[in-house]
Amino acid sequence: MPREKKPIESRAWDAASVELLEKAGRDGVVTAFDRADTQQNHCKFGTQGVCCRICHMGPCRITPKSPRGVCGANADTIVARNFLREVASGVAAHSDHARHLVLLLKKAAEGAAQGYGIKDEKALLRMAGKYDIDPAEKTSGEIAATLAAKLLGEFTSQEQTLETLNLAPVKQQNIWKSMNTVPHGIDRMIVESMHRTHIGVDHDYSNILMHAFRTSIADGWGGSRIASMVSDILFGTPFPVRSSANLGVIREDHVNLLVHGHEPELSEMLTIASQDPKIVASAKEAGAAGIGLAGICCTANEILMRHGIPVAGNFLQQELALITGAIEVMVVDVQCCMPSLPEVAQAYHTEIVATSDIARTIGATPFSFDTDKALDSAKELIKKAIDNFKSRDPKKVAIPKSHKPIVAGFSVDAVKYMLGGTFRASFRPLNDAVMQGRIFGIVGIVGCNNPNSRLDEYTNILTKELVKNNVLILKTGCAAIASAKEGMLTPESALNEAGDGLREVCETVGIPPILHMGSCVDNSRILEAAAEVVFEGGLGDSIAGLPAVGVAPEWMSEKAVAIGCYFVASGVDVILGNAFHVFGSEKVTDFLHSTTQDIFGASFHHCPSPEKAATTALDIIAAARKKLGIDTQSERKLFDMKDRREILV
Ligand code: BF8
Repeated sequence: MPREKKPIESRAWDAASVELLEKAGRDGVVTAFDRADTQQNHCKFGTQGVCCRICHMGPCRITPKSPRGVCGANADTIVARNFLREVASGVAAHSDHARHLVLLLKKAAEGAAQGYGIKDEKALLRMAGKYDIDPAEKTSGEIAATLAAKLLGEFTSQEQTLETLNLAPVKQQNIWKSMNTVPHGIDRMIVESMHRTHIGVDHDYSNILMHAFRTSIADGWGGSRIASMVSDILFGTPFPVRSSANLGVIREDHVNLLVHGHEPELSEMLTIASQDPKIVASAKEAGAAGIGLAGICCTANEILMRHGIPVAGNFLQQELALITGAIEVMVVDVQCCMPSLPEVAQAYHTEIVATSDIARTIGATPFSFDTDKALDSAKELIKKAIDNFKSRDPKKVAIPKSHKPIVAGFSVDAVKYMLGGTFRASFRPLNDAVMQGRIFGIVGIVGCNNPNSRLDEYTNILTKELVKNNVLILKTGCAAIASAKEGMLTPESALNEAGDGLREVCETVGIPPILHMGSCVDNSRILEAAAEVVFEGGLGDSIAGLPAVGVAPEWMSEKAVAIGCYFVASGVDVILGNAFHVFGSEKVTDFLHSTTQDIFGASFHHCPSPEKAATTALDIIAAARKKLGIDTQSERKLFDMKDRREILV
């Protein structure tokens, strides 16, 4: 029987996506939304996590009639092993990204990377300080070289534990020590995950899961943190910047080049190259008004945060962007780039260029990106796009109008600066606003899109509900792009959307009620912010216990599993819109959704609807406020001179 097609409006929240899905139908192009239909009735063994493909005596599938695999592994072992492998893969993705950046820092320090250098000396010194590198009488190249060597040690160390863990509050560090979850080198943690899950090794589900948390800590406080910090050194620490988001940023009269993926090395160079007067002139010679550079997914977030380059869309819009018929070249690197892209591109004139040697796709043009001559490579790619402009078929072009203005670029440094200025940059006003109840709590909303639910719907409903309830929102990844498309990333949106208390704070400081903190590796910035809140004082001595929650509404990737785990291991409760594939084991389910409260002071919560997620988050925050003794809103008082003299500064 033919499957019933869902109405197009039920697939995506934003009008631009709906418009292009309709065009996809007219153009005969198949997208992830269609493929999701053909993949419905997901395998129950897979969704329950009880399918074991680890050895070749199987695959084994656990049922009440066959409760053990051939080797004797039961559902608890199998589910836990599958879970750990997901975490290890997510950690590997973030951390390999970080490794590439550290290797680039090393090259830049040696002066061997064309076009790269130390863009943010302050960020370099900040990080050097954390690694006890004495900057006296050293050039910035020498400092960077020493730092790069130390950072490479974070990946390879066999016996030393990660030095970046010192960036966490002492209470978290002590919990990790007492629970034996302090990670050694990042690579070692990932290798050990694969070893433990090999047939016949670790069979105790709780031991396996504890290693999942340990490995995830090596991501949040290790790999991802290193990626964000090194990006800041090489490309600059983000500060608020205006831009716009959604497919309407694609300009019909421009040569259009989209960057998609995660690693910022090439997209930084493309940003520079796209402004080269000679290149702009050759685009004009080809009949275009200029070069239109925009991004998809987290590469988009990287160049948005630092340069204000517009965002064309999030994960499920990557194919839709091509369906505009107006993209000359899409440059892809690693992670979240669909293998279907060349097939979609075939319906138009778009060339998909795969620039990473570890990520090739059939039908894409391979292009080895070499950091030794990065600027030349970037120019070559833009030239490709200019050359391809003449092949565009105007009859196939239809670009939705819709795009919204945004303000992004909220690194922790930027937030501190906005709260206190250059001389008194601090989280004090934020902590005070939380203690007074003007800000009820802080929620990090992160993660992906998933065609199993309507694109952006959960994220947008939840975000609006929380903002209305005076919750300050920190965002990254595709969830941030969802709010961007909804027009909620401007300070002005506080006027329309935020509760009175939050609105007052946003208006005073000049920030939006939703702070875009960057790409997925920048979830480490949310941890950094949580640590800063603790260090500032007044809200307890631990991240666990802060009136703060994490939510991954529409997550789908293994990276999201790793992120969820490091949030929980750091003491932040995490609400999931989609459930983990663990319900085939009651013990594993309980461990993740309850037992970790006793270990880390936080756990996972599965909330299938945004309404349920909002009430759960507000309840968790209310309970934390009560425990901290800040559940009754303190009276606002006008200070007289005597009061002012008593304030200690
Ligand atoms: O790393 S949020 S869909 S793009 S995995 Fe991928 Fe998910 Fe988007 Fe960025 Ni993160």
